[in-house]
Amino acid sequence: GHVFKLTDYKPTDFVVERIDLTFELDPKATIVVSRVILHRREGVGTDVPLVLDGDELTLDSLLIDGMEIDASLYDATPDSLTIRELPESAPFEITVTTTLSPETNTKLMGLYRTSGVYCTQCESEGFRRITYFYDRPDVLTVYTVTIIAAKDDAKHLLSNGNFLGGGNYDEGRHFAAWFDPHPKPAYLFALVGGDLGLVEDTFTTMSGREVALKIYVEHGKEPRAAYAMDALKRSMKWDEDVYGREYDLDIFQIVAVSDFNMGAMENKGLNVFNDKYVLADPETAADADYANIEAIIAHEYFHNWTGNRITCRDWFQLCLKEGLTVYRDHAFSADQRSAPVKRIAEIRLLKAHQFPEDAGPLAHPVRPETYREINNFYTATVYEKGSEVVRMIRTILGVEDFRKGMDLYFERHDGDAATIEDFLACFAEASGRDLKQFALWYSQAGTPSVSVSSEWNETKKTFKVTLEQSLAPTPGQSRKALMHIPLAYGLILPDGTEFEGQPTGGEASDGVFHLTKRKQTFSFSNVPGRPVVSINRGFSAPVNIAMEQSPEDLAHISRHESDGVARWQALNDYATRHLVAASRLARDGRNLMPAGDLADVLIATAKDDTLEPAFRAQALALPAESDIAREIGSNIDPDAIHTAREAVLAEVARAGQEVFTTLAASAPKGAYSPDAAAAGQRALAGISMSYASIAEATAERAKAAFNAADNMTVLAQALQVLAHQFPGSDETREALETFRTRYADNPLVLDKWYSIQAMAPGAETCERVEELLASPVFDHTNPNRMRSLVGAFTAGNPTGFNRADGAGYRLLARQVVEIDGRNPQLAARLLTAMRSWRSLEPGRQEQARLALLSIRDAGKLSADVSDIVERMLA
Ligand code: DPP
Ligand code: ZN
Repeated sequence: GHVFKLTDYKPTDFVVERIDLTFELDPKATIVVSRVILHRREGVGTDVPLVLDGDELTLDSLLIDGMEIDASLYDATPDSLTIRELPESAPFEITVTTTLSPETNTKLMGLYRTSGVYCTQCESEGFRRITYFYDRPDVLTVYTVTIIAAKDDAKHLLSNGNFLGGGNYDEGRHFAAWFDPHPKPAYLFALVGGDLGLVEDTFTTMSGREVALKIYVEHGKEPRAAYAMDALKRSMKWDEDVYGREYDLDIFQIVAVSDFNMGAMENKGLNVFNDKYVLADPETAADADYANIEAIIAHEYFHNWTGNRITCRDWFQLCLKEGLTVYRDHAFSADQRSAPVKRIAEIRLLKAHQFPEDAGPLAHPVRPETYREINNFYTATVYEKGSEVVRMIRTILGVEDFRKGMDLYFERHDGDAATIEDFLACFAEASGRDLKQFALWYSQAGTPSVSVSSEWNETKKTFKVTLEQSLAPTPGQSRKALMHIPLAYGLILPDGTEFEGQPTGGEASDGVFHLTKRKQTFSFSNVPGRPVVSINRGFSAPVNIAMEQSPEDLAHISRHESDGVARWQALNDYATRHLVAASRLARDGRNLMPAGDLADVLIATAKDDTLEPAFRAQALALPAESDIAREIGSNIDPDAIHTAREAVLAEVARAGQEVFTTLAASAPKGAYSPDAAAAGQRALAGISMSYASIAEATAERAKAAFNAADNMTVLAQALQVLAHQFPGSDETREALETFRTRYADNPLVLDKWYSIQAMAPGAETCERVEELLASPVFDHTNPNRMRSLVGAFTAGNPTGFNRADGAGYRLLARQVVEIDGRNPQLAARLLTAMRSWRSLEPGRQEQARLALLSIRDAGKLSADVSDIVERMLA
């Protein structure tokens, strides 16, 4: 396939002045008439034709200024429309008619049908599946949209912008017209048609304008949209309070649909959401679902300024909107909930998803420089690392200058299709700082490593911290330049207080070492006693730290750190180190060392009621098997890791049985509330229930919790303990059956049932997943279903998926090839679960390689899947 390069950027030959779209909706033959006014860009020769993008389109008719033109003057293929001999400078109008079949559009890109609803998804390149157009983000124009449909087929007819009017058309049909005054790129276009339930509210903006808020869901599900509406209003207020950004249309609409490739989409004024991220009530949604809904509603709303008002010049700049908007939604959630607990969850997620990506064959810079299929770059690197990079800018500049930089960005680039260079220039100017070296975070892939050593001189009372950075080669980047790494630190004295003195030897300010050279030593003098270094506090930089720290020092940090996140980091490092050592022993078939010290620290944390429950729950959640595997790095034996981790869990459980038994009963009583404090209490009670069950070695406690549960959080937690710790027990069989029958009519809830089973450790799960896939009630075409079963198994079950005989890999390979025929984006995304295959032990590596080859040789593959498979095998 074609390789797109950042350096090839060139503006279009023609400038679009406006577009008027008319849709006559029909499941099999929707007629789209697109009238576009354009003019030739100054300096572009008259011999240059107009070339518009298409994808699987057929042209019904083409008019220029209302007239048919000679067939020799244009070429229409499924992928493009080329028109020659257009006017030299005067504007002209083209009228393009295409016919689409939404019903058979299984790619879920462009215009498609989901549960009887017409809906669109245009990011990144879906608009070209609707009509021939300049489908690229730097072509911004105003849209007028008229939708015509049978009243009984589509009662609500929605598009971007403000409602112009509507009414009856002919023969039981009606129409609606919308005008969006804000010029936008095609990827932000949206249309929805269907008979939907509506939840309404209003928001009064900071300047006193009233905005109508509408959330459309399937009939009967209206009550489940209340939390999303509340989250939307809080998001709108937050963006005013924190960034001074006001909403800019009369109406803001959200539509929840059940078949959606992404989480949600920020179309101007008409967000389309995966219903998983809208619908919630205590009976069907767990605490984590509520938190996700809040975060994603905020994320899409925040895109209105960071993404829509200021968009990307080209898709290489995707992180310009995504990294920044993730950064903003993180800050929002931190403000709405517990900031340290939110940060801990972010660090966990980054390490679990982004670090492996950065360390494997799919590694790419936050701003990629080449791509073959842009759909494959909606990655943890672009989103999560992209957010971390913005966070580092704030760390380097400080809160005030960061805000000045953001204000300048909004002021200078409102209405633009901008670049990372534009963005960075605003911060450089606002702060007077040179960000040249820092900009490498956008262009160099891979996770930097920083090794840390320290030297204490008891007689001179000096303390030296030496930092040394390195960055391993990644695909296409064999040599790396030195980065600017901001490392927040604390020096914790023997009495638990913090040393405040400033070091010499390099830039250090506000408790941050600025590592800019390969190796730097920061020297402190007049230090009263040997301090312990707490480094990369709060994960100020997304790097791997290599430091020999004794368990005593880590325990000192976890006791005295004033920063809750850093306290968790020390605990987590301690646990990780222990689990890595235990896994190595297990691999060699040797006895494990006792986990007594680790157990003591964890139990002390569990009991410490000066700490918030959510924090204690995070501390008790041992690093996952995949975290341990990542730390080990190569020659991975997932079974040994599982054995070691289970043994440590059991030891901690037995040592703390009494504490866990007490805490297991500490969940809040009374009516369910999704607020963060109550959720934290449930998290602590839930994980304690799990430890207590492990200590008791019977399924009774979990089954009792399952039977007594009056909300989904507790119910799903109990089911997971049953299915993962007591597979095959009568209690587990019963609970699985109860759950299945109770929620047979609620696919989103049943997704939890699939995921829990798919993540049950052990080789036999592979057969169970095959069995569930073969069930006639399982819907293979719905992305949420496939992710909850195949995605959960491949990405969330290290022992089952990495079965030594390769059956897990073969299962994935078969599914990928099958799904690819319908929905390439989903297939490619599922396949990325194999991205760390080269770090496995040789036997599994060989099985994984064979499975990848079977995909590569399967015949006609989409660009999406072939891009991933080629990179993984390269
Ligand atoms: N809908 C996706 C997101 O908001 C892509 N823009 O991140
Ligand atoms: Zn986004």
